[in-house]
Amino acid sequence: MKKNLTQYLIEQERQNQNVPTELRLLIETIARTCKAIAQAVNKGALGNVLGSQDTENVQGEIQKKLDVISNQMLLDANEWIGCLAGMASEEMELPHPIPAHYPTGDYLLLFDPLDGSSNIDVNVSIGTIFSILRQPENAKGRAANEQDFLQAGTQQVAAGYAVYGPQTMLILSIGQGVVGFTLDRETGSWLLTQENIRIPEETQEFAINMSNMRHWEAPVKRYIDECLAGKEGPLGKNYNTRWIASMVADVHRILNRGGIFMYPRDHRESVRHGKLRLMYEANPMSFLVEQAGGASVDGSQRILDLQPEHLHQRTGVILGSKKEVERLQQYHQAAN
Ligand code: AHM
Ligand code: MG
Repeated sequence: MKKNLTQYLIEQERQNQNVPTELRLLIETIARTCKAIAQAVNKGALGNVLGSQDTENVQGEIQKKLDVISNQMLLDANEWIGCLAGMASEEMELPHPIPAHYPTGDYLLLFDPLDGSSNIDVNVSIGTIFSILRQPENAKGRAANEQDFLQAGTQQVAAGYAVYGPQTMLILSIGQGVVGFTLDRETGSWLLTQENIRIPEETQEFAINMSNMRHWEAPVKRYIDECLAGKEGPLGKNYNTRWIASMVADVHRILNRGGIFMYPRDHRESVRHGKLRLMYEANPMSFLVEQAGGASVDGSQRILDLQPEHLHQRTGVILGSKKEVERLQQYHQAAN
């Protein structure tokens, strides 16, 4: 019989003492909320959840109805459980304090409640990304402020995502490799279906939004030119390309069959520091990718080592199969 999420977490605590009860409750609550988000996503037009709101988020992006609904679901489900000192999200300018009438705990939760928003209305895979940190020692016992969240990705105690695709899956790392659970809709359980996800070191598949080519920096242009040159070029193999425009779905493919995903910073003013957000997109995904044997850099530097300066900071992202990422990292270092 397949293990469910709770069994997996309890066994991890028994073996490695790395999932104290508070952390287990937090992960279970996130997973339960992802189930509810999956329900809302599935209903689509029948649940009146498609389309946009009339509101913008802090990044100046028009919010989709499902962005707002899933953000609220995660806040409501997690604020009362007593495990958190605060939460932060792509959809909120400032951290969400735990209401005074609820107990608090030692963890910080960050999330992108619904990643891949441009795909919601066209029925393409989307997901929820989350990152869990500890409240810094010197801040314990008080409500978390923005500064408390600004920890390097190496400090994450757990990270993961749910992907709402043909199957609804939860991919999780608590720092002991990466595991995958599939939602059994008949029993409502997350069942362990992938025990030790590993990314192949080499690949012949790349993911990048090619329409931005004219804006790229030289190292990215060089690498993609080499990929496109195929077997006759310097890389000596033919490459295939995929771009879903949902980071969750692109990373999910890479975790399963390898590849390199790039959303590099480029020459456009709005993408000068990258498009994706460090704290709740790049960091959790980099944690998963490294835990699966891959690599993740912003160009020349390891993403998990970056010291965040703002909650909504952006970064270039190049992640996936180790040898390919390292090659592109070297091109960046050589250009510096
Ligand atoms: P979102 O968090 O507003 O959905 O934006 C992030 C998404 C990523 O999932 C995806 O990789 C990227 O934006 C796609 O961007 P583009 O439409 O420029 O290709
Ligand atoms: Mg996103």
